[in-house]
Amino acid sequence: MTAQTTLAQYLESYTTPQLASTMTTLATASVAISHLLDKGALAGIHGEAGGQNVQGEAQKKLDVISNDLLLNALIHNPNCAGVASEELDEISPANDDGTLLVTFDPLDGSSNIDINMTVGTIFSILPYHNQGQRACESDFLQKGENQLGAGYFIYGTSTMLAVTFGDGVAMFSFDPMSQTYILINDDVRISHDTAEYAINASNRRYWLEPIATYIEELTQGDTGVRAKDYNMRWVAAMIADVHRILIRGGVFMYPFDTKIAGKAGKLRLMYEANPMSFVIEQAGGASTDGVQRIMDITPTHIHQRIPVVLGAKEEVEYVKALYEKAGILANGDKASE
Ligand code: AFP
Repeated sequence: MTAQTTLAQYLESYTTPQLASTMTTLATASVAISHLLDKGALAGIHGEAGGQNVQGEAQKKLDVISNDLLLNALIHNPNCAGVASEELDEISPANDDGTLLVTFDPLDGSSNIDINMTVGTIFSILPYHNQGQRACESDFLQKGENQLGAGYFIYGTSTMLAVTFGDGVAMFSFDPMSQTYILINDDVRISHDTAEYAINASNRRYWLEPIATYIEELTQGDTGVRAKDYNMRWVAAMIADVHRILIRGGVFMYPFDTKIAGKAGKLRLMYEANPMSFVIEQAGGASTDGVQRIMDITPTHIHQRIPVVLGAKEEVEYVKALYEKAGILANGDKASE
């Protein structure tokens, strides 16, 4: 592929017509979202929308608009049998003869909108096995391992797309002149040499021992067991932290913590953790809940939350070894012998 390969050309060469068509629908919606973000306050998209999403979080206006844009586009795509959005309680059945299911977080990091910081759209594409029948929630409850495609559109200083169809990760940059995504890297690889980590350190007192130990070791820098200085970065949008890891390495964590009793983690398995895990693994990294590979976990609910540790493989494995040493699972339960 040359530097001027468009997304359409890439999709034609590397995916099935069904996946290509679904990706094109997602990309078209992302361009509309990107244009709205460019207008910012002038488009009247700043401030609260008034409602709450199913997780009990305040919805921003653009969350609602982005959700509607993606949903309406996808349910009109004949390949799409059903759609699940982080913003909606229920799944939306689409075309009974479709072969694909799509899940998305329409605007990850939405609290960043009002401060003009990076946000993005995360998506995952799963197979649909019940053609001729109306899709229902149980059709979506598949392991991340089953994903046919996943990725994200990031709306930062420029708009970009990172996507995998299970054979490496390709990255595209949106060209405002031609209004198309242009391939900039067809084999994104995560650096093994990590000097950056991302975690919301204000949760420190709620962490389990393995994470507290790990972060303590990193902050000791060249005076501690890691014998090297580390930098900490936190954008408060997983999409931006994962994008940085793809570009220059590192590890991202939103581990289980004891802040809110009964909450299994902050991030959502089907809208954030699975698609990002697919991208990270396909770029040579690893992704776990601290102990278990995320893409091996069978979801019990479309809005299930999960702890996440992802990025450079060596670091993710190091964290896992700390849990094993402590004899606990990612949620603090005792590990069985
Ligand atoms: P929003 O989309 O509600 O802003 O949440 C973003 C997010 O789920 C994830 O993208 C971030 O990594 C994480 O929340 C940030 O969480 P903290 O606010 O606890 O730092």
